[in-house]
Amino acid sequence: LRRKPPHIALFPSAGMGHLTPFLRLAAMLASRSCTITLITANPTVSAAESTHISAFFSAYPRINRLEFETIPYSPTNPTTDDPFFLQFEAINRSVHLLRPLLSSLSPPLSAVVSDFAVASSFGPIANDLSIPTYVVWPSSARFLSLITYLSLSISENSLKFGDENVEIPGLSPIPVSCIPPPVFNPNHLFASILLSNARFFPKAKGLLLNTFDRFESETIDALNNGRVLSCLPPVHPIGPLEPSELEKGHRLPWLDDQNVGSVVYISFGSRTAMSKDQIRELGNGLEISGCAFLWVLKTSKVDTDDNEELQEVLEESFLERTKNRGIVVKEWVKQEEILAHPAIGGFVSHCGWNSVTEAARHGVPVLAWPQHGDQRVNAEAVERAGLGVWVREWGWGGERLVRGEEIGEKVREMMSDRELRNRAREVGEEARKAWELNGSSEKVLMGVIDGLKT
Ligand code: BUP
Repeated sequence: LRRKPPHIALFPSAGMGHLTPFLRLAAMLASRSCTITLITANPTVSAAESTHISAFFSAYPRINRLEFETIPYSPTNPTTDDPFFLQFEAINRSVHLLRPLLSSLSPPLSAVVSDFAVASSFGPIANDLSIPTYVVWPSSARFLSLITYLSLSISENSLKFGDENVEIPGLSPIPVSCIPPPVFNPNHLFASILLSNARFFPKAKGLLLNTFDRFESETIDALNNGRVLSCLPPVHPIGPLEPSELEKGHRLPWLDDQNVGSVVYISFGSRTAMSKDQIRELGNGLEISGCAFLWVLKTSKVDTDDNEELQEVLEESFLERTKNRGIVVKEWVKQEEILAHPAIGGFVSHCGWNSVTEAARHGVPVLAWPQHGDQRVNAEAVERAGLGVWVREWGWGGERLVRGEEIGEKVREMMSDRELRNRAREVGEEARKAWELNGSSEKVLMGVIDGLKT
């Protein structure tokens, strides 16, 4: 007897770092015969989100769209001015509007997949309607362990923040200095988003992670055998998620003219803007490194505020001196395609988790420079997997001005480290195997889909 493929509604929250894994997962599930509804909240914070959403529905006409308007949220005494965090909260305060829409979808939903940042508001609505909820955790398994442990177990274990390490059963110790500083302030919106959403996890049917067995095996095992916390649902490693059609077909002819493995790629993700001074030091560093470079430069957190010309940020003389050796772009690039290019030999990255998994997929060595949030814990995961190195002395983004000489030296070291390059290549090989027939991630994803067939 053939069972019917499931109908799954996916609900991303705000920011490209959250939207990207959802678009990929939606495309991957649709190509495995699932009926997919993608829920999109209006308005979006960044222009990148709205253009990607529109392009996605044009590229995948069989994926249904369920759009809803969020109720504007502007607190009188905000603990953060980060528009992405405020948007998480706006969505959280608006999701009740989705209840009637969810129950009227046809065919009836087999499951919903919620972004973690809205899990504690959206998950209970789906569960009330007897629809199982999966949660996408858009970060490392290691950061998941840390946050669930802090959120669900801290009072029992009474961790003191003066301690040097967080000791989580089954995991190597996590230095307290890796915890994002806002987490220490219980009133901070970031802390409450992280910790309160994690409290929903025990009621989820499963957690979907953009990681793979061989990349974070120790942590995934500790999570799945109940050592981290016995109340967590199964953790499903289904990464590295494959790029959707939107991410393909971009060419930078300049890259084609460069030698194999000779170019360092620099990007700090979609929502990190360094100070002007740090940007100039980074430019000096790239020049000092002597390496060819492709640098995606952002000067504001939200792309619509980014209206400075390159010449206003970097000196004309820098651009002139490096014009034959490097490219600086301010536009959105197709990062997956760049990392896949044979000319790329290293990646200076903030260690946003999507970027990490993309580097892993293509076996590109990483020089980690975590800026905020989950990125230090992710940088640890990168090092532990053998994909890269992290210069701890550089601190959180903005903590100190890192001089060009230091940057240049570390970039040169990474680009000439053959051992690192070989280890990173092996990680890429493991990532490829995860998606072969019977590969670890393919099996896990098919298991989730099979479990939802009726
Ligand atoms: Br910028 C930029 N092109 O020009 P992360 C980013 N990306 O494809 P973040 C591009 O956006 P969070 C660009 O490949 C990755 O998939 C990149 O996500 C893509 O970092 C995504 O790496 C960025 O997780 O998000 O943006 O800081 O804070 O949520 O980790």
